[in-house]
Amino acid sequence: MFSWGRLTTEDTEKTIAMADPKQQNRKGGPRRRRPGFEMRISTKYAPRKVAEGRTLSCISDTSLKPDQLLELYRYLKLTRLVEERIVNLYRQTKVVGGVYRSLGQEATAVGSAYALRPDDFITPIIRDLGAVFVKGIRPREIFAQYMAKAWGPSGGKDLNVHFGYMDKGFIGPISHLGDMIPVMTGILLGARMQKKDVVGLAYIGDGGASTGAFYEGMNFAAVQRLPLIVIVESNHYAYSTPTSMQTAVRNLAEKAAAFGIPGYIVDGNDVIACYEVTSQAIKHARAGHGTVLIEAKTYRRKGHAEHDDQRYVPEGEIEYWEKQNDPIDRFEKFLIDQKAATKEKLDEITADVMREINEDSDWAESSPMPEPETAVYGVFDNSIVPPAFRPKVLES
Ligand SMILES: Cc1ncc(C[n+]2csc(CCOP(=O)(O)OP(=O)(O)O)c2C)c(N)n1
Ligand SMILES: [Mg+2]
Repeated sequence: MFSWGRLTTEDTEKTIAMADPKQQNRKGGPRRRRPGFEMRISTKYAPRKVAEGRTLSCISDTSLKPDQLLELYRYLKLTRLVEERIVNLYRQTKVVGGVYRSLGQEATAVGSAYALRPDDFITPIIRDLGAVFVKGIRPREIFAQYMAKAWGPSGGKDLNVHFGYMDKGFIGPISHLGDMIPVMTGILLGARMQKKDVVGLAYIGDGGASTGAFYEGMNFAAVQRLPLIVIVESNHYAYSTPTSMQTAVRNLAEKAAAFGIPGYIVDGNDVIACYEVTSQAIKHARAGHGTVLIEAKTYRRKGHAEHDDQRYVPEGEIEYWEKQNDPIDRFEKFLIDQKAATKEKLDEITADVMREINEDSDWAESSPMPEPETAVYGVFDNSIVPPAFRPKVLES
């Protein structure tokens, strides 16, 4: 008698093989499994359990050179301090729209993007300002963008990381969760047709990984063996919904099995682990082996945006991540313990970052707001133009 309880993957394969002649090899036996059919999850870079109260550091097995380590430190500090300045501007009502922090998640964005080559592509989400900086975007552009200034990258038409630079391989994300996965898949298919050797890194949240677009994009990338690396930022919340209330898997990396691709779990608060795991995935993708899913385990220490007071967060939860698992504290400890930098050297880097932030936020604050009529240019359809603009814009 047929019993679901005892049915194993092998039994299923045999049943299919008997029913479908195309599934048989020439000798009539079942066809060999495609590599990747079974679940392949690497936990080499996963978070390690530590004794309570102990401050964490980073993994020491790294190919990064001393000057690269300091560059990573600079990007981490730049991300955190730029965001702090944006909050400051927001409280002065100089920011248009919401402010989305990556506080506590900076290592995921910085470490992973640092593993890319300049001509590779990224598409970030709101928690990936660090990756945007690694891609060569300057703080002044971010400040001007947040303040909707005319000299910001989108000329005041959109906000925060919603802009793009094709020549820098920075694909501007739209707000719709999940949709950038099929977009990046399409970009990589196009690049392959043009014989370009590039990989694409797409970021998505735990919430975004529950959308239909995510599944369709991943599936198509996997079957085409496209060099797509997807980092799922598992930060415990989507708005106020805990991850356990919107997915039944324990580790989001397990979703890789549904696409027949390898999955990795990485400690998202260890910048070195994030760099190393992404480098490994890039090697896999560049060698023609296809798509990889990486789950970065991290924590969103701020609310969804500045207006969110986090009243749904259990007491004491944020404190652990702040005191023992802050990605910058961990990296500082690592650099000093490994004698890769002195405290003075790190202070010097921070002072230089502050100098750049002051200069760039002054520049952005003093730059103009867009002229109203520019709203009708650079858009999909400008046939409906407000009457007051018509003589100036369309009839001249
Ligand atoms: C398709 C879609 N549904 C809902 C939203 C509204 N929305 C914006 S961000 C967000 C939560 C995202 O959570 P997650 O993907 O975990 O990313 P995180 O904010 O934690 O980085 C939601 C529901 C949206 N932008 N797109
Ligand atoms: Mg989330």
